[in-house]
Amino acid sequence: MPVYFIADLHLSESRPELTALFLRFMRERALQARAVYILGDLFDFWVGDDEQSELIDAVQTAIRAAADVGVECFFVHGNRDFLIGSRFAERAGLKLLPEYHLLDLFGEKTLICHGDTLCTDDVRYQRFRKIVHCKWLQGLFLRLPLSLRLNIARKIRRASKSDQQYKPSEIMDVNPQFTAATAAQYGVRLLIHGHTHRQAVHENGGLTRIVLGDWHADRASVLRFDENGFGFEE
Ligand code: LP5
Ligand code: MN
Repeated sequence: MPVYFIADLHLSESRPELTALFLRFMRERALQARAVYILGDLFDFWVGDDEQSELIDAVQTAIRAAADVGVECFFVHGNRDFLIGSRFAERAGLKLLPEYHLLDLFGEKTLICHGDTLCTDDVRYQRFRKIVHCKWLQGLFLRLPLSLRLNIARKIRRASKSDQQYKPSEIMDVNPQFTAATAAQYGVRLLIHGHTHRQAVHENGGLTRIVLGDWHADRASVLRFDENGFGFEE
């Protein structure tokens, strides 16, 4: 039975075709899988588990349906949905994983993460990340009215988009030395992450680094592993 990895779907009401693609993936391929790992940025942004919508309901139900028939469904937080909490996870039957997680993938010790923490050259982002990951600030934010939280999130998205215009594309990729050191620290020769949207398989100094792609209206980016190896599917 295969194991699937996906990331960076950025589901939102404004892109119903992406939601349709994800629901189809969950109903078809995921149901045949041993496990599905969602490596962050499932949603365009997440401001708290108290938000409810048809989209959230549909996503939750689809994951739950797979979990209920024994497909293990895991979630690593992304930089947009780091506020997904245990309430949503329980409703969806998702198991929340830490920032870095080790797993045994058909006999290969493998490290998975969203990927944003590897982009250490993006100093402005790392500074921003440190602030929004403060537990006390998150606690305060989550106590604000939902409409205000949504407004703040939209403002941050706008600021992030405009800031990125001035960032050279290299600094928005992983830092090779930091990434190699992280893989060495965890003792792995296989690393899987998303975030940069640069789908690829990199082989370097004994490390295989598989980068998941983001999802488009007509094209998913699904990494499939089974006993015969791995490959990307749309
Ligand atoms: O997401 P992506 O790939 O487009 O860009 C990321 C980095 N940007 C982000 C921000 C997210 O897109 C939006 C997050 C919404 C979270 C909602 C909840 C908020 C909770 C707060 C809890 C306390 O992650 C981008 C990287 C890029 O990846 C590539 O790695 O470059 O980083 C930035 O653009 C950060 C900017 O450089 C600096 C921060 C600008 C934010 C300014 C805040 C203004 C606040 C206004 C509030 C009233
Ligand atoms: Mn991301």
